[in-house]
Amino acid sequence: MTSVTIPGLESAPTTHERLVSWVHEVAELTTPDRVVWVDGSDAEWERMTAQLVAAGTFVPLQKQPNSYWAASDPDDVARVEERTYICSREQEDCGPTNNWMNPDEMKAIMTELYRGCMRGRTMYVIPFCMGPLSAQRPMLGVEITDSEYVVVSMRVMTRMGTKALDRFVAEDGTEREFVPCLHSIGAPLEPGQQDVPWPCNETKYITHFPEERMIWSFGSGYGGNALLGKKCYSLRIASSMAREEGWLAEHMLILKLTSPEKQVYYVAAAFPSACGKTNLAMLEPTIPGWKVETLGDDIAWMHFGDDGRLYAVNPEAGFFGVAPGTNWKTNPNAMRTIAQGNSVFTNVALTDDGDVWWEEMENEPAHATSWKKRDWTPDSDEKAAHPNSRYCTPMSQCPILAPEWDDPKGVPISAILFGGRRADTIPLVTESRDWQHGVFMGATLSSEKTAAAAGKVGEVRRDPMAMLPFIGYHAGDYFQHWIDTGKRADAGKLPKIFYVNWFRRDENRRILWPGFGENSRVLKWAIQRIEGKAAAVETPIGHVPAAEHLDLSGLDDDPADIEACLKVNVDEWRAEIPGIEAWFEQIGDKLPSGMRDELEALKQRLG
Ligand code: GTP
Ligand code: SPV
Ligand code: MN
Repeated sequence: MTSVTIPGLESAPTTHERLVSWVHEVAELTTPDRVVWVDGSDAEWERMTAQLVAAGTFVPLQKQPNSYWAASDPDDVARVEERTYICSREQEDCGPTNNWMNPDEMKAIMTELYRGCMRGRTMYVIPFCMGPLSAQRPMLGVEITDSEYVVVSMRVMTRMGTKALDRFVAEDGTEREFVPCLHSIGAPLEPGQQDVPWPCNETKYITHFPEERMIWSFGSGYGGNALLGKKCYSLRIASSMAREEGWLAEHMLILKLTSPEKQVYYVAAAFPSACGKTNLAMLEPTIPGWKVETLGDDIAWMHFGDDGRLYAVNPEAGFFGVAPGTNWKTNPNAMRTIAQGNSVFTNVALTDDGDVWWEEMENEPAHATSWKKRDWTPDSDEKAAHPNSRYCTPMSQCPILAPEWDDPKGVPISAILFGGRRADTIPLVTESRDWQHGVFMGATLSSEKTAAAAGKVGEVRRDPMAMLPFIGYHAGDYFQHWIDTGKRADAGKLPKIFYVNWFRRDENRRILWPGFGENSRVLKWAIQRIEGKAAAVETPIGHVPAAEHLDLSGLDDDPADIEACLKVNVDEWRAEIPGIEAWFEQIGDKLPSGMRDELEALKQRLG
């Protein structure tokens, strides 16, 4: 099949012809020194982590079992949205919120970047499955990468290796579809050249070909740019599949809420990157008798079940969580999850006794090595951990993991929350009037930009359904797909949509709402609204609770703060309208008329 001989290339452990021929094609283009098919075994993990330690990429932690510290190149710390492309055949299928290039043009550019790019390195072939392996239609992918860091991280984040490859050929012998995901750090090694701990390339491309359901990534080793099962497959490619096939692929956590009466509800919530999904997913309720269990912290795939309800599945198998701010008070369940070991920490600080530390964690060390590998003390001007530093840890270790997390059927969603990080205007919680109004809330969601993406932090931008960087097609078509989804079910069976904001501030920029475990009070109110058991005030923006409608028992915060974070300020909302109009202007002709109707109705109600 091939003219070159590369060790390992001919030893494919599968009969899947399309896969084998694609692997050959990539090997011929990228010319690695050897090819390794990843099996996902413990022995392989040990081999690869030892190799990463020897290369200086990983430092083994003394204080946490089977866990490692890594520091990236200082220029490779976050997703690069301006280098992320949707290469649909027609530009109008991509839309104003994405970067677009003609797929042939992009392939020509990237093929030249890929040519010989794995020289001196190993090419790994990682078969993986997003969502349960036992699904009737397993959602398969194969990532080819030249990064050991990616292999190890993919083992935490996905169901991968032999157990995934076993699903590639169906019982009747047919070859299943899979999403080919090509990744290279873009750092070939010449003979004798010394490697660096975090090889990457200044030139970066994160590219999606929706019609071919294919992903090409070059130049970065950072999470969302390099672990291609995550944002690239499970959101950008999957959202485009979902539109064609009538389901939803969303940037949402999934949690299970059990009331004191032992009633079970499942909630999905979309907040932009670094705006609280992981924390809400693992919340410890402060109100007695309520229990939260976790099913997912970042992505939800939702399909209609036979009963007409929306069922959610988390495609991932690990948490790739924001480290700073995580501590035993804010998120004890994340702390317990990582304390079990088997984790990779990237761009946090390394303490002198071989543990990890980051801003706002307990036990601040007197001295540590910062993520920039510099001496750090509490007096340092620089942060010890990068604001977008991450822990990568297996979901199975989460002490409050819901047992049904791996059920291919998914869980029926009762409520959808949209939320952002807004210092003003947006109250703590607002219930939508109906599905279309809820879609409008999602479509006009706004949030301050965080460190999860390269660029200026703090700027308010529209982030529809928290999917701005992840919609794999035209945002106007995406809103239409959400509206259509609501028409496919009985209104009574659809989840109720709420808009939340944990981040409203006073004039001194102090956050008004205590957040974290106290957010259980908002979850309780939302569920009781669904049950018809809680009151609310009808306002121009939707149904908002007054303080007395929330369970605030045991909360010793200043009642004035609670009032302030619940306030619907009509002047602030009037000032919000031009921003929404400009946003809709940007969406252009494909903006569904239903969204324009909602805007007009809102303006009317605001007077
Ligand atoms: P991605 O993994 O980037 O998608 O982020 P995420 O949405 O999962 O956000 P995460 O839960 O990791 O929270 C991001 C930051 O917000 C952390 O520093 C948290 O400590 C902080 N945070 C989360 N929830 C709350 C809250 O309820 N109130 C406040 N004040 N901060 C919060
Ligand atoms: C996010 O930025 O939304 C994340 C981290 O969850 S990443 O995988 O890098 O996209
Ligand atoms: Mn995320």
